[in-house]
Amino acid sequence: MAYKLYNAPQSTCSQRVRFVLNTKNLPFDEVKLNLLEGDQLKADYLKLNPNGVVPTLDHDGAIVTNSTVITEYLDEVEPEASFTPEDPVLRARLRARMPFQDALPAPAVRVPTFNLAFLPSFQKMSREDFVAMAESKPLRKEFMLTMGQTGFPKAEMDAALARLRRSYERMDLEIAKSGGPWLLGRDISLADVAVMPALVRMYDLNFADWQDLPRVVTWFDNIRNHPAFVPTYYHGSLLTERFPHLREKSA
Ligand SMILES: N[C@@H](CCC(=O)N[C@@H](CS)C(=O)NCC(=O)O)C(=O)O
Repeated sequence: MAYKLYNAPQSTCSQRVRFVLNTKNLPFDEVKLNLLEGDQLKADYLKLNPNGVVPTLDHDGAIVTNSTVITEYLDEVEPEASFTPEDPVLRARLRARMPFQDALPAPAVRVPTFNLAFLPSFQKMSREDFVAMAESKPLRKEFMLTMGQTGFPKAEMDAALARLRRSYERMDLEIAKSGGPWLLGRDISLADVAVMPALVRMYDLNFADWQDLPRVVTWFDNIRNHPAFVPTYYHGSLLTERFPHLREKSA
């Protein structure tokens, strides 16, 4: 059984998958794509993932895309160290929680990420090159064109931060309801894995706006102390490690 993961070190969606593979101690070949150089838009990769995004998992020739789907797939084919509760009620809660992550925190985190980390690279491009790059993105064309080479306006940034804040508040309520320490209770689940990269990203960008929510503070400490965390966040996975200009800001 061989796993090959096409991903990017700093990609939040990729980090979900690496965390699950590492928890299950599954060896995998890691193909690192350079997203700023457009590796995800090359013809060979688009054959695997027509959305032109990472991650993509190749499991002995079976191609699985979308980070949520990949983590669910891995939990089905490798049930050891399961991230899916046995109890049908908890399973239902998990299934309800997963679309929430992809609707609220996951897209919201892209706004500060692009404005703070990636914008300087886009600003170095000519207008023509930037538009051509944006137009070549099957999934993110409009997002890129809205950001443009001046970045998202303050109102958009504030709205993204507000959506993230609502996500932390929701986590706090869910931990209170489940009894914690994880979102669904005693055991870590795919719901925790799905939201993890958003909080790690915001912490790295020095926007950890959950310090008044002690249950979320404890949750964050717990996930950072999980044995899969360090191998998942190897050097270069945090934006401050990759983009020196961010280190100056967050110091
Ligand atoms: N819903 C997809 C989203 C994948 C996605 O947006 N990946 C980002 C990195 S986290 C990407 O590849 N971006 C490249 C681009 O925008 O060109 C998933 O969870 O797999």
